[in-house]
Amino acid sequence: MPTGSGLAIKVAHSGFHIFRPEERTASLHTVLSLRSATRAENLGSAVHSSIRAFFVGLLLILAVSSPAESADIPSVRIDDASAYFAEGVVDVPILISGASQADGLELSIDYDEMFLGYAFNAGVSEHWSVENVLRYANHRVIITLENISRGSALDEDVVLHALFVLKGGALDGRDAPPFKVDTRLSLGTSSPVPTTTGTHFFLVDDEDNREPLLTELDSGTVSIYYEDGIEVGSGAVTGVAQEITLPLYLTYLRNDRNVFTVGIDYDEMFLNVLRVRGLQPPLVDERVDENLGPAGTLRFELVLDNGLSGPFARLHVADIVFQYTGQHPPDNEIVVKAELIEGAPADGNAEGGGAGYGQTVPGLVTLLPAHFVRGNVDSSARISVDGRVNALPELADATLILDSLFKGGEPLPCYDAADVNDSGLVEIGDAILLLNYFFKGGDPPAGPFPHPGVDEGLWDILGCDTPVPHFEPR
Ligand SMILES: [Ca+2]
Ligand SMILES: [Ca+2]
Ligand SMILES: [Ca+2]
Repeated sequence: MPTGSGLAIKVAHSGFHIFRPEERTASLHTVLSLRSATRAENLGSAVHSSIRAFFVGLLLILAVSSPAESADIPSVRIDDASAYFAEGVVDVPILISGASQADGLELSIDYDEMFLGYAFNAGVSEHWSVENVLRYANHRVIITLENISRGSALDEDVVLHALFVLKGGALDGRDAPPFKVDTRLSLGTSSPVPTTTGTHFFLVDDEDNREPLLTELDSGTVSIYYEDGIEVGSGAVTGVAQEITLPLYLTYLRNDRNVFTVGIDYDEMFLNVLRVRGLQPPLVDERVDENLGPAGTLRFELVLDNGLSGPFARLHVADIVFQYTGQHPPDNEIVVKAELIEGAPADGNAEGGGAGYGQTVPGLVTLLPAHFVRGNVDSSARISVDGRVNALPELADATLILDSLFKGGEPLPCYDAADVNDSGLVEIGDAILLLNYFFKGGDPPAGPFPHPGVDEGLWDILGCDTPVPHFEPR
């Protein structure tokens, strides 16, 4: 595979220097190459090598500088929360980011009065204080906060805990309770109340007028549980082999158990279990012993920490790490089922043993269209220590574009990624853009960049045979 140093070495073995002969830095390589090049190879190779020599010169001349940082739009997010029906109050954290310059925040939260009633708030931030709370018609609360330490830059800060009373009797009269009810908490609805325009950060001028700031909103959900059960998290994955992790959530509404046996069922054509990683706490140990059953099944025991025996709702107890084979499933969907089983995993084989109990919500892994990072021509990816996938382009990607243009090399793994300027064609300008970005602080590649995404905008014929490994939990 070509690398940055490979690029320089190849140039040293090149033939003529017919491109930009006045270019001084490249001429050093030309001298070297004239010494070593005892036979003139075909002209195409010479042109290719010379153009490479030009780019090596470019690399050496260009000063390294970092691209400018983009300004973020301040945002408000309601965290999802879970509760079981008998619990009195559910705590809903509200988070903000990128808002250090705002004078205040007006939060307008709409809720379903059949399931929830607004109780009170608990401020936790040392940077923001609650100025005013207005309840509106039992389904909306409007909370105004003041920024008391402007300029403090925080990535994401819990600014407030909103506490809602659960109306447990809401399901009275139904034949059988559902496993759970998801009830929405909505931010930013335009409001008929004259004093408010919804959820937004604002600046205050000399005459005490509020000037709203553009604010990104991310509403949340309260899930209320009415039965025991186990849920597997879902996600979406690009169609190449990679590790994916699905969370496991446990709900138990009695208080007489702290050991749970879990059975997992998956399709071994698409997934292999690598390990089950316990979360500690709430488990006593991160280590989970897996008992493999017939192909595509396994069982394990989860032991909760002392004192934790229920009731609890949607407790994140473990993560199941799978190796996805990269095979494309029919209907673009892989199902992972979990089940709660009476007794220990060793009591029987994975088919028999104890009876199942509680509800199950399977995890669904859907297949994403080809995601790529513009400029990362071979869709290479490295896993960093914190487990994140880094799929940014590297110098080797510029080399791949040049090789493909001037050397007629192998077909490129992802042509959309090689079309760095998204012109619909792979041309020399794409390599130039990438090199300028690396070494001169030039414009970054067109989107999707730096995060993986799909080719948007005008249709082109390029396509991407090898997407980047990418998994989105959902
Ligand atoms: Ca790459
Ligand atoms: Ca292009
Ligand atoms: Ca395109």
